[in-house]
Amino acid sequence: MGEKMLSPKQINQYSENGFTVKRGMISKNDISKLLVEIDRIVGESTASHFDPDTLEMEPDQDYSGRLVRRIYDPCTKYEPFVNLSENIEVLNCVEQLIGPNLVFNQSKINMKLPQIGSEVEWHQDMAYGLLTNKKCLALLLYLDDADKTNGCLQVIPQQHNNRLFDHSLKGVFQGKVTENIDKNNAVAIEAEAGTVIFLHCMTPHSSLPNTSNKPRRTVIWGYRAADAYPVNIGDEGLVDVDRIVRGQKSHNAIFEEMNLQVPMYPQKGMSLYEIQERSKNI
Ligand SMILES: O=C(O)CCC(=O)C(=O)O
Repeated sequence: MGEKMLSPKQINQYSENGFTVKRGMISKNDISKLLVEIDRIVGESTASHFDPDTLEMEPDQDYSGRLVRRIYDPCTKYEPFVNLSENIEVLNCVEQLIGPNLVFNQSKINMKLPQIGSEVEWHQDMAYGLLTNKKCLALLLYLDDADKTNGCLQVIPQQHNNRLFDHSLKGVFQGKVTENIDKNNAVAIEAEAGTVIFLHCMTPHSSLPNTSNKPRRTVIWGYRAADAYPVNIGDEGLVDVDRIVRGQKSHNAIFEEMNLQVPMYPQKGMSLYEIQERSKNI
């Protein structure tokens, strides 16, 4: 690891622009170990023979193709990546941005292999999982040097205090911003392997396909503040399943500024009767 904490300038940049960049945060030696682990996870996978719980293959390749698009949940499943997500210096930096109580959120590795690596269209992470507040961020670690030719991350600064943009068409989630947004100020974050980008959950971001001969592998993992609770939409988020008994489905969740006690259940699946009965003995 290089400098241990974020500088005041980096903290300021995050709060003003919705992202900040820490170059040289992860050493070349540590990056090599992560790459070895990726090779081990990918193993002998081919388009016709791979574990869909572990990874996703690039489309449009023949059955013997070995092009992997994404590895799922590395920071939960594989020790070197778990260690990265619990690294004390990483957590110290995240604490500087969203406070001291941190919940690990999710992770993935996007492989973006030479000449083919899939495009990621403009989106805000909050669109994929609503939270009760915006203290949530993703960290994006470049495992290879990244520039425009191999599809480095692009962000639109100063949008994190704006609203969540429309990510739907005719009421159906499209996984990308579907309204016209101003991309004139978009910034391409070109940087060396070992750079970590700290990305606010409301910052629109994207990346182009890889048109070069170099890979652009990236680990992405996230944290939320412990008081940023996920909003459980459950089946309501499926287009056709809810039982509207009058009027129309709402495609917007209205949030009010409230500070609510979260019910911490003693055990999973207890009924009201059981909880109240238990309470008599306390
Ligand atoms: O890999 C990238 O360039 C960005 C990835 C991203 O935003 C995502 O997978 O949600």
